[in-house]
Amino acid sequence: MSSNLVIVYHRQPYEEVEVDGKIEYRENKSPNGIVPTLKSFFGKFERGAWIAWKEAEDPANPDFERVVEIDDAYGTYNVSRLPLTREQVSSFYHVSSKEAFWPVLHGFKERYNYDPVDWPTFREVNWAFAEAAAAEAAEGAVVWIHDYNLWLVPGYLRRLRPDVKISFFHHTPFPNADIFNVLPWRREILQSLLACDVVGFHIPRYVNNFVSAARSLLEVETQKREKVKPEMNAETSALSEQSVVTELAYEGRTVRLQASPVGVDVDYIESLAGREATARKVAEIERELNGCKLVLSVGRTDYTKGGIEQLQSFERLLENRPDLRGKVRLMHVSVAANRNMTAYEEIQRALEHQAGMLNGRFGSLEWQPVALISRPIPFVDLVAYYRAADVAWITPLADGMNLVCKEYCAARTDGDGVLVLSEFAGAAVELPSAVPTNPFSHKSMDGAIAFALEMPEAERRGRMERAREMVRKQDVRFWAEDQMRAFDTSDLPGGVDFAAA
Ligand code: GDG
Repeated sequence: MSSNLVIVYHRQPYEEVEVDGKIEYRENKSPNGIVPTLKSFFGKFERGAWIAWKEAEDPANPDFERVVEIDDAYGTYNVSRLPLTREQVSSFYHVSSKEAFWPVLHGFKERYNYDPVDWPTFREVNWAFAEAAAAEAAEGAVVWIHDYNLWLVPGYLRRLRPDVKISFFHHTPFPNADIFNVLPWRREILQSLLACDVVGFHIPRYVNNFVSAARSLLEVETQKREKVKPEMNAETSALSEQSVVTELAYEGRTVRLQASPVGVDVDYIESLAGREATARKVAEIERELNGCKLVLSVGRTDYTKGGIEQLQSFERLLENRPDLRGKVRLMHVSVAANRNMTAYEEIQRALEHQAGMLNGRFGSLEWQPVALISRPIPFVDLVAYYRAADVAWITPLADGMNLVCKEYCAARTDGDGVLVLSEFAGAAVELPSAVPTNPFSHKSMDGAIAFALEMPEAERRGRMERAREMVRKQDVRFWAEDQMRAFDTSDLPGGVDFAAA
């Protein structure tokens, strides 16, 4: 019970490497910088702890230390690893979270798969996370919980430790009551979230949707509503809102609702973009392109990411514009994060089928219109592709935020490049200078990519400059500090101050 800040995030905050039979904990440099930014807060709060899970054959007797003390550039902090069996991980994470909750959160009600959900295991694992957080938290500590696979942790933790301040952040969209209420456990989930002091979402739309779900089932009262800030309200976006609820009252408690878009580590990405090795890689890519324009699409293999719709649009482009054949290539990077899950295997096969058909129809020995890449590319190389791409084509059907579009802008220190962005990515409300596209409309998809490929240089540069300003301003640090600003400074242990932006 000694940490003033406890982060509860299912991923471990480092890589575990075995060197000469000894375990070493190394910095896991994620490109979006979420993990390092969270760890950097440990310094502000004096002492921190991180709660994650690790697979164990026998959880009662794990073959690893449950709690390790890490001493690195971020200070000294405990990492508490919950030993979970393979079955528990599969049940709580792959099945309940990914197969049942993920589609509902993204508005795909028809993909909701009720039968395999093992709710008792979901509860049991969430309870274990709550107990581990309660064991680490000092009196009055802030406990910051991440994402929907830990939905029940706030409610359990409030029971175990009424003294702590609880904040919860959703990395996905949050749907309105018509969709959310498909989940049979909707009341229990909402009651748990309402046990928080702060509930965070990327954008105002998700906040208002959460309020709609809460009002449909529980006696909540709106205490405060504010006008949405202009930097979160691009007029072109299908996800924009005019006002947002910022405070709810429930069972005598106040719950703050905070919309803060997750950003990227701009300095880090710019430093990679500026390396000589990156310039060499860009030159190599350009040689391979042999005068063709490059359209780049990057994302996890997931039906929410709109990969099929994009490949179909590219096929129509080549069909309707014979002049573009042999002049443009699409590099479609789609990497499976969750192997052995039927829904993802299906989408992978569908992508391969679509790309194969397209190449068969239009390709030749010298020119393949689509390069479908299914293996992960090292991030330094990805930055080189961002630099070489004339267009980044990001077309999710639904996406909480989408960091790829921000990474693309961050990498374009040369000020060139066009971003085509789905109106249904949370990032669209922040990036009005991107070319908007509606992935549900053929006309919009086909028009946007053709427009982007022909955009004159002055317009490209003007739009990119505005996008880069926003990506820099609302970076990953801004996100994390903004979530903390939802607390009154006097509520934070030791009066930690996150000055207004
Ligand atoms: C969730 C929400 C929200 C992709 N391919 C490669 C690669 N990536 C990296 C990208 C980027 C990350 O994966 C994908 O980030 P997204 O934000 O697009 O998507 P999710 O994973 O779905 O994340 C999302 C996010 O949480 C944060 O709150 O934005 O809406 O769904 O960083 O660079 N990285 C490397 N090689 C690849 O081939 N190295």
